Amino acid sequence: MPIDLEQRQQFERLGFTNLGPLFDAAECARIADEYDRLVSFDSQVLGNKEEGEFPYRAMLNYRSPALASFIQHPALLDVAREFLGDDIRFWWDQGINKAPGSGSLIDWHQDNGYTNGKTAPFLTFWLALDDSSIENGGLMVVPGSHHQGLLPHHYETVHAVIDEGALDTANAVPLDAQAGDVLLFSSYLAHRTVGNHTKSRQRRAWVLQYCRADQRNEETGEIYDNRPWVMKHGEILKETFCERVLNLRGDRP
Ligand SMILES: O=C(O)CCC(=O)C(=O)O
Repeated sequence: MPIDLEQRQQFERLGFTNLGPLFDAAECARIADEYDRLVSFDSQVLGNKEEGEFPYRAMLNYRSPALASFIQHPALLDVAREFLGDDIRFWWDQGINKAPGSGSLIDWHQDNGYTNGKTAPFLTFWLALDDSSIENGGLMVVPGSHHQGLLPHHYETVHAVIDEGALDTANAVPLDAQAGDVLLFSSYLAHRTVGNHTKSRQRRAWVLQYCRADQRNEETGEIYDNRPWVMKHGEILKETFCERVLNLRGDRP
């Protein structure tokens, strides 16, 4: 079983579960090497200068053959199949390193809040490359918030943020992870990450997302056919392909 009953029930009830370490130590080291090459202060940063910026980069799998091979890793796809069925596309990935002293937060949002138009929930895998807690920029989540459907969002700089008053955060909890853990979320789960107020503990995460191959933009009716197929009829594809080329600069999900 790629995911046990308790994890599955927790995911359905709360909107998240910790899948534990899906990759072995050598795989995590390979991911971290490529991640550190691509996600750095020299490539791209988010956050603001006053509170402290942090490295960020989208679509690492397009920039690194080594990382591209991981998006088809059976450990991820076997879990994805449980939720999405036999035909799966890769949606999006991003590397976010809440570096020591980068106090900028990423405020409350659902991952669907970034989507142009409206689409069904998809799956987010959040791989912790370091131990993560609220001291070093970790996650806070509102358990069960995925049951509320898509909440209204607006943009603050590049970040989609849930509108004031639309989310009750009274029951928010920290969602800690150990290096190597993979957290699985519904893309409707409301979450935020806080600033990293430590002096030396970076908090790197690689976030990978998958959707059903027939996922549609409910407003335009379009299929997301610029997202690569990774599994077809239950088989992991030898090579990914998409019907339309993804324009990394123009095509947000
Ligand atoms: O890892 C982070 O700091 C932010 C992750 C997040 O909010 C997201 O991927 O939507």
